Amino acid sequence: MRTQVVIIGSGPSGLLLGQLLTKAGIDNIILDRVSPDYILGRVRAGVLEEGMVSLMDQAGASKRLHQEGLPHEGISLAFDGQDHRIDLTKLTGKRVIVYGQTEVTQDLMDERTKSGAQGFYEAQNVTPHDFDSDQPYVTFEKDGVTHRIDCDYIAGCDGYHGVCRKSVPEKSIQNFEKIYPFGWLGILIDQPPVDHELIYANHPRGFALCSMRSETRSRYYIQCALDEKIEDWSDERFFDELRRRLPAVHADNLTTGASFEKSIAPLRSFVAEPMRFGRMFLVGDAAHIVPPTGAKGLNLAASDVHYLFEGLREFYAEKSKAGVDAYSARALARVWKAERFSWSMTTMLHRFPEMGAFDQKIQEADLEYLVHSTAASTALAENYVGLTY
Ligand code: FAS
Ligand code: PHB
Repeated sequence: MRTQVVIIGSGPSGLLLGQLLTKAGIDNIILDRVSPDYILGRVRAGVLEEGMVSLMDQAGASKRLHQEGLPHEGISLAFDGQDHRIDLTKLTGKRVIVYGQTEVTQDLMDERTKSGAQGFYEAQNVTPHDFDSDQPYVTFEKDGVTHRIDCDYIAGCDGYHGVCRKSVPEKSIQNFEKIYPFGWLGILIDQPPVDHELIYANHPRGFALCSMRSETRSRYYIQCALDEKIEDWSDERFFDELRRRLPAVHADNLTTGASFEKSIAPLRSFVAEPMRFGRMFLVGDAAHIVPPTGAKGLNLAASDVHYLFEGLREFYAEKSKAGVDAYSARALARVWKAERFSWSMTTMLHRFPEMGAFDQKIQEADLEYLVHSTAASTALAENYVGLTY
């Protein structure tokens, strides 16, 4: 087989890139090692920046997003028994859209199916080859048959645990990583959310987040120790702990229900540099991970896709390599700003093991200053709604 771009990974990065390339007439094949249902079963992000929404428009995959997505013009920061609204739209003129990553992925999969573009799911031993030459290719096994796809470029959209970053010689890549000493225990219930906007809560017992997927489906998280086991957390225990971490006005209004998804996610900050190796690019979680506190993971994947797509479009339309040559530096400039923001939100809102009473008071003073300072609130707001591409 031969194509122009092989995309390894059929998550949001791979599907969005594939759809943009297909609409631009650039031939591409997507490979994933699991099934579409497995990908759709992973509950992840919930907040989209306007840049991501625009890319979904450009990809022709935003009809349901505009119908069902919830525009949000503010978030609340809760601490010391009170919550304080940050008016994102008043401070930045922008807003975010609450729409689950599962729905984004489904919409992109539907459009790819309609386009007839080629892809292989449950492809085993996907391996990028000769990406440091002008004749890269990818091999994989499917139903016991080994296939080879010759291509011009390889897009490594295969997430943190993927094969592409690991295929780069150690001497050619530099990894930056910070592991946080806690995780997030998340739950999904089909009950109305406790408030119409997201609530990020700092509490001496630990961080909590009240989010949603729709007006009838709530997503809640509480900070937990890394050695916690899901089986030790009944729904009742989860909601009791969540109530303890919220201001009374919300704890008293919480509508609980039976969970249909419950999971623990570890938190890390990670960046691999550079994001380009000859004819192979790293995109999205394959290149970087942020703690979800700033709602940046999925949105960073989107800006990577934007930079890479523009570079590939320029290469095929104008035979110029300027865009692909600039990809890594352009993407990393935005990645590191989002890494900083996600780290700062995580540091400001979570309970760290070494913290004492003084440290808790400093966090609360930090938050008290932020919510009463237009300058500080604007800085948070412009990072939360998303910095320009
Ligand atoms: P993905 O990991 O989504 O997709 C990679 C794809 O590559 C997968 O389908 C995988 O099967 C495939 N793949 C991997 N190795 C392969 C191989 N060897 N061969 C073939 N295919 C291979 N972000 C937020 O903004 N907000 C959140 O609240 C949030 N919560 C998260 C919770 C969890 C538990 C996790 C893990 C992430 C969370 N994220 C969140 C970040 C997440 O949404 C990512 O940013 C997003 O999935 C990035 O998309 P991709 O880069 O496509 O990577
Ligand atoms: C979510 O709804 O899953 C979500 C929202 C905002 C975050 C993290 C997760 O910062």
